[in-house]
Parts: sequence; C-alpha cells; structure tokens
Amino acid sequence: MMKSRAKRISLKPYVGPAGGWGSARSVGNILARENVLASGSLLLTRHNKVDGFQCVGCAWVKPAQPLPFEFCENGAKTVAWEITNHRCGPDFFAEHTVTDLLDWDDYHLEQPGRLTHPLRYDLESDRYRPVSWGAALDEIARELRASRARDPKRAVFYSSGRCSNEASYLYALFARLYGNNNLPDSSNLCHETTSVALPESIGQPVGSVSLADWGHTDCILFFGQNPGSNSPRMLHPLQEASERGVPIITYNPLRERGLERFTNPQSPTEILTGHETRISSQYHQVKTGGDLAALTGICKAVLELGALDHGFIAEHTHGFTAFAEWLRGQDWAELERRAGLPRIALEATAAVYARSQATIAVYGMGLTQHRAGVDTVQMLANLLLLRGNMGRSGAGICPVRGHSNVQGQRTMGVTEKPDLVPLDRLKRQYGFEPPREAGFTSVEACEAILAGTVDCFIELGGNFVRAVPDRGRVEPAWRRLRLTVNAITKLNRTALVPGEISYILPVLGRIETDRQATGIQSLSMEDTTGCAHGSRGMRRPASAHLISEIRLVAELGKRVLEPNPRVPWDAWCDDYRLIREAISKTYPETFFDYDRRMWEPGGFQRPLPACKREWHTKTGKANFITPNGLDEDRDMPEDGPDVLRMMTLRSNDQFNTTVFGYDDRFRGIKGTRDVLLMNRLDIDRLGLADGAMVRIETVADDGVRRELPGLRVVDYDLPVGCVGAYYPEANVLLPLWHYAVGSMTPAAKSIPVRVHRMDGDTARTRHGRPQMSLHP
Ligand SMILES: Nc1nc2c(c(=O)[nH]1)N[C@H]1C(S)=C(S)[C@@H](COP(=O)(O)OP(=O)(O)OC[C@H]3O[C@@H](n4cnc5c(=O)[nH]c(N)nc54)[C@H](O)[C@@H]3O)O[C@H]1N2
Ligand SMILES: Nc1nc2c(c(=O)[nH]1)N[C@H]1C(S)=C(S)[C@@H](COP(=O)(O)OP(=O)(O)OC[C@H]3O[C@@H](n4cnc5c(=O)[nH]c(N)nc54)[C@H](O)[C@@H]3O)O[C@H]1N2
Ligand SMILES: [Mo]
Repeated sequence: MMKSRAKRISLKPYVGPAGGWGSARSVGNILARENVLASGSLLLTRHNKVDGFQCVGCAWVKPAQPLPFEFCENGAKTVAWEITNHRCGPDFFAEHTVTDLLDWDDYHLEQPGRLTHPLRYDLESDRYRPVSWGAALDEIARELRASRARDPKRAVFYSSGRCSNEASYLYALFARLYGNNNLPDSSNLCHETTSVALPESIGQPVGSVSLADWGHTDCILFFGQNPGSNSPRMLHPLQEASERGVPIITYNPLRERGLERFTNPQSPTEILTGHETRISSQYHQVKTGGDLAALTGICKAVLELGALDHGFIAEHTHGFTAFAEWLRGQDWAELERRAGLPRIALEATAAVYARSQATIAVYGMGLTQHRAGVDTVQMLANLLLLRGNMGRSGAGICPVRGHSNVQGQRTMGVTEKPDLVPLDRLKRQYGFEPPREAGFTSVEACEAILAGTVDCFIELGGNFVRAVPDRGRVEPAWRRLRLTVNAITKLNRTALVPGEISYILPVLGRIETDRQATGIQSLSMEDTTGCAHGSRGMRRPASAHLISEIRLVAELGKRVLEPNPRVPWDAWCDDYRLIREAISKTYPETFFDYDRRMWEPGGFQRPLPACKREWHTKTGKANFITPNGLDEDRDMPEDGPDVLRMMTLRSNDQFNTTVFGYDDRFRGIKGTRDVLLMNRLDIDRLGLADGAMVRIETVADDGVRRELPGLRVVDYDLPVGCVGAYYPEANVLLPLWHYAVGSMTPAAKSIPVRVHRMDGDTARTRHGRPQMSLHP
C-alpha cells in the first residue's frame, strides 16, 4: 500500500511572526503525537543545560547562562522524535515487504517509531528479519575483512553529524587502522565549502564569532541562512540586538519570517500582548547564486566610500592591492544583472556597514550550496577584512553549522582530508602507519559507487541515499554494493535500498542513558562556535537491544582488525573517560583536562587563532582572495528564457530527511510538500496558473533525463527567474557533478530547470519512486 500525504491542503500567506503562540502550540502537538507529553515536557527542562543533554537538533551555541527553557520549537520536535513511545520492531517488518515500503514517503517511514532490533535483509521474502547482534557483527566483520584483503580502499565509513566526539574519534581511528581515509560525512553536503574557504582566508576552518560577540556587535549581515526554522534559538540574540537598534541586513531570495519579525515564545507577556520585534532593517531579495555579485558590489561601494581600515589591512592582510584593482574593474551593470538587485541596494548596505565598528556576518546553505560557493564565502570574508572585522570584539564571520555535532566530528578526525588530521601523533600513539592518501568526499563516494569500486558502505547515522544528489542514478548503483550497514535510530529510505547483504543496526540516541561496565556514561559535542560541552542521557533506552555507537565501532574493531594492545576497544567501551584521555593525547592543545572542562558552563572553546589575529595561512596573513570570475554555474548550459534556477528548501516541519509533518507554517503552506514556489511573472510568462500541476526537468547536457512530476505551482514572493521546491524530494533533479568548485558541496541551491504543465491523469503526486530514466 502506498503511503504518502493525505491531508487538506491550504496555501495562504502566513501573517504571524516567527516564534510566538504558533511555536508553543506546535511543540505541544508533537509531544502529544509521540505520546510523551508529560515525560517530554520534563525532559525539555534539562535540554542544553550543564549536567543535562545537548540538543539533538542544530549546532547553535549552548550558552553558559541558559534560558529557563533553552530549546526551540524545532529542537523540541527533534527531541520528541527521538524519545517517542512508538516502536518499529520485528512485527512491523514481518507485515511489510521492503518493496512495499519503497512507496512510503519520508514522513510515513519514520512514523512507526524507534527501531528496536538488529535486522538482516532476506532477499527471498523481501523482508528485514531479526538477527542476533553476534551473528550480525560477525558477518559484517567477515565482509569488511574480505574487502580489505582485496583493497582497503573499497570500504566507505560515512556518518551524519550527530555522533558524539567520543564515537567519532573511535570511528575515525577504526577507518584509519582499517587502511583508508574514506570518512565522508554530512558536512560534505553542507558546510564543506566553509572548511575549504575559511582556512585560505583566515587560517581556520570554523567561524570566529562567539556568543559574547553578539552582545557587542553594531551591525549584522545575514546571507542565506534561515534561523526561524533551522536555528531558532539564534532569534533570541537577534531580537536582543534588534532592540538595541543594531541594523540587521538580510540577503535572501525569500522573505523568511524569522528574519522579518519575532515574538519570544517563552515570554508569556510577549505572546499575550502581541509584542513583535522587527528583525531585518534592510531585506534584499537577491537572485539565487547572485551573492557573489552582490558581495562584490558591496565591497566595491565600500572601496568607493574610502571606508577602509588601513592599519588593519597593512598589518594583517595580504592581497589587498590586487583585490582592490579587480573591484575597480567590475562593471556595475553586470553586478546588478547577476545579483538581481539595483546598485542602490548594494550601496545602501555598504553605507550602513561603513559606519559600523563591529560587524558580524552570518551565513548558511544559501552561500555554501552553490557552484561558486567557495568564492562567495571568501568574498564575504573579504568584505569583513576591508574594515578589520576579524579578531575584534563584536565582529567576525559566523557560519551556522547544521547537525548538532557536525563540527565536533571534523575536529575528531572524521574527514577524508588527511591534512586536517595529526597523523603523526596517531602513528606514535597507536603504533601503526596511517594511510596518507585522501579519501572520498560524499560526492566522490557516490562516483565510486557508480563506478563499482566500492564493496562495503557503513553508515553511522544519516540517510545517505536520500540526502545525496542524483537519486535516480545512485539508488540503482547502491543495490549493487556487496554490504550496506545502516546504524540508525529510525527507518529511512537508505535502509530500503539493500545491497547484496544489508543490515539495520539500531543504536542508542544521545538522550538515552548509556550504561556500561563502569556505570552510566557521558558524552561530548562541539557547537558551531567551537565550544565543547558534556552531555548526559537521561531517558530509558527505547529497547533493551540497542547498543551505543561506541560499542558498535569497538565490536567491529575487535572483529575486523588485528589485535593491538595500544587500542583497548573493551576498556574504552567500559569507561568513556578513557576515550577522552586518548583524545587529549592526540589533541593536547585543545582537549587537555577534557573530562573536567566539558562540564564548565558554556563549555570550553577550542583555540581560534583568527580571534587573536593570528593567521595560520600560507602567507601568515589574512588573505583577500580575488575570484576568477563571477559566473555562478560554469558547468551548466547557458540559460534560455524558459530556464529557471531552482533552490531546494527546508520546511519548518522537517529536520533534513526527517519529515515531521506537511506544514511549513512560516511560508503559509499546509498539508503538502509537493509544491513549486514561483514568481507571479514567471507563472504568467510560461502560461501556467497558480495551483497548476507541473513536471520539472533539469537542464543539463549529459544525456541523463532528470524529472520530478506532480508539483503544484504556488504564487510566491521570490525573484523572477528563481523557483523553490523541497529537499529531499527534489534531489532527483540535482546532477551529481553540479557541486561547489573546491569543496564538492552539491550545488543544491541552484539547479537550472524547465517547468512543464501536466494535464489530468498524469498529474498525480508520486513520492517514493524517483521519476527518472536514462537515455540509451
Ligand atoms: N528545523 C530544522 N533545523 C535544521 C535543519 C532542518 O532541516 N530543519 N537542518 C540542519 C542542517 S544539517 C543544516 S546544514 C542547517 C541548514 O540551515 P540553513 O543554512 O538555514 O539552510 P537552508 O534552509 O537549506 O537554506 C537557507 C536559506 O538560504 C536561502 N537561499 C537559497 N538560495 C540562496 C542564495 O542563492 N542566496 C542567498 N543569500 N540565500 C539563499 C533560502 O531561502 C533559505 O532561507 O540547519 C540545521 N537545522
Ligand atoms: N537538495 C538538497 N540536498 C541536501 C541538502 C539541501 O539543502 N538540499 N542539505 C544537505 C545537508 S546540509 C545535510 S547535513 C544532509 C543530511 O544528510 P544526513 O545527515 O545523512 O541525513 P539526516 O536526514 O540528517 O539523517 C536522518 C537519519 O539519521 C538517523 N539518526 C537520527 N538520530 C540518530 C542518532 O543519534 N544516531 C544514529 N546512528 N542515527 C541517527 C535516523 O535513522 C534518521 O532517519 O543532506 C544534504 N542534502
Ligand atoms: Mo547540514
């Protein structure tokens, strides 16, 4: 039976603020639906507190002086999702074949609840069947050993950015002892652009802004990040800044409610009196991919105003003269055309910025997920450097990371880039020769799977097949893998595309108590500002059969690798403090006295050299980086009049591929995700109508047909020529090779498409199957 949306659809503009009563009501609804209203409400008081647990949602800062309820609507939803009382056990799998389940959409797949037993795919009955942990681990280990004997580079160890620092450290060590650096993670699909761009600009792969800076800033620039849905706790410092009169200037193709108005959902007075805070003082609806041109224009205007910090530029930077010359050579008309904004808008931003003594620049996927993403992030850094806004109180660059520990995972060595890892220290500490050759990014892992050079894919969290581009090509290739292992908490599509041998291994979530030989264990994570925090699970595990991610990695380590007395898998599992000791040996500068410091209020911050105006770059200075050109999409055919740029969006009711519901409250879309947001002029120009059913087709000349039928046109306020549809449904349209130059982050915010009207019968919504075919 097909399971997909079956709700009343309503599409009308949302008039309320972000936060407010709508937010409080939405949290209550989800706690009730997951059947955890009482216990969930109590647990939420321990959320993001010292001695509590760290949110399983986003990576926004966990302050030293938390609010009474230091959580947001979406954090509460992700918590309720994990602690749900619903269970997805062997009965469920006895009832449904995998082929049946492939017709279910993302929402319905996760709805049965937490996975309770290890399961092995049985081809004959086309069902997942329960299996003992021992048998599962033995077979997985046998396959990994066989593949390693063939070539240690034929296994991939993916993770989604949720695992604790402790689990990540062991996972990365395991992969390197196994013999490769194939450690792609979700950040390859996300902020890898940041990790490539910022080291060249300012000598560190992470941002330079701490929470304290928000209290001292006098200007905030916001590029392509949506705090109302994706990091709502950030709305509190934003509200505070706005009430102090700090100008907040936003560049975003959509008018996102959280960047327009906010009512604190935790303040009864604000809710009752209808108090709203205006957030953005200027809002510029830049064209998707137009930020590189827009930022260039702002830099040019700052230069023309002469509003430079000459002292800073002379003492701390490199490359200014070449950059300034390049700026002078840029043509305003061309910049206006590419940005989709008039010169006067860019000059208005420059004028405000030129008066500021301390500016913070915030950004997210709107900059990183573009072909020119690296150039664009570096242009934002250039803008800050022009006025010395780096390493100064109240100023700096602030990438907003996604998954709750995506940054910590990278710090712990989960990366395909060996240069980022202290391999020599690992060599001494564990007495082995670590592999030096770069491993696969997520995109390269897909390419290798397509080429048939991967045997085993281990997924420690996440929903890889659903999150990556080109699903129509990747899914069939995925089925040819010898071994796929899904160490997850809820059922998702990746587990339904089995390789020859396929397992679902259910693991403990972070909110659950993790009891090992020496008692209940704690974990740690790093937030988006580089602070590491302790976290203690406090909920009874969803099933007696769950094991921790740490135990899982250790059990594989014992079974796959030759014994090594310096790698005490069992002792590490018995007492996670010993893992933290090992981490402090590998990273002594940051993680000394780890076990104590992680419980300090606000966590402890890793050393961030740019904050002290120390530049760990090749030139020893902060670098102005001049791009090669302003083309957004050099790999795509020239736009015709009927070609639109599609960005893939997140709704307010999802966490990545986890879909909580079909409502996107702030955008006024209710009961459906099958929509195409479109400007009125484009709707008219292409002879469509508001509400028309359409089929989308990617414009690319590689001979592959990529299509998504069954979307409903919604007349929406976005720039002419730009359209929006939801991720992950739209991933089938994104070619694997359309990614950011330098970082390989898929260019999910700029897919050239054509829109075709569908008639009558063909206009049915199909969720599960990728609508794609290959031309011979
Ligand atoms: N509730 C919830 N929270 C989440 C997540 C979630 O799915 N749901 N995901 C988590 C993860 S892993 C991540 S990485 C973050 C993602 O959080 P964000 O970085 O906010 O990512 P998106 O929502 O994909 O897109 C951000 C914004 O970019 C705008 N945009 C699109 N194209 C462009 C462009 O060309 N230029 C500009 N200037 N803007 C553009 C969109 O309109 C949107 O407002 O959130 C994390 N938090
Ligand atoms: N077109 C398009 N594609 C995108 C994006 C986009 O904006 N547009 N965004 C990209 C981004 S920013 C990201 S980060 C990726 C996300 O890619 P992933 O991180 O791979 O995907 P998620 O949806 O976060 O993974 C959800 C699954 O993780 C499992 N899970 C949840 N909690 C835990 C846990 O505690 N432990 C374990 N082991 N498993 C757990 C659950 O089973 C759940 O089904 O998608 C990327 N793809
Ligand atoms: Mo992300």
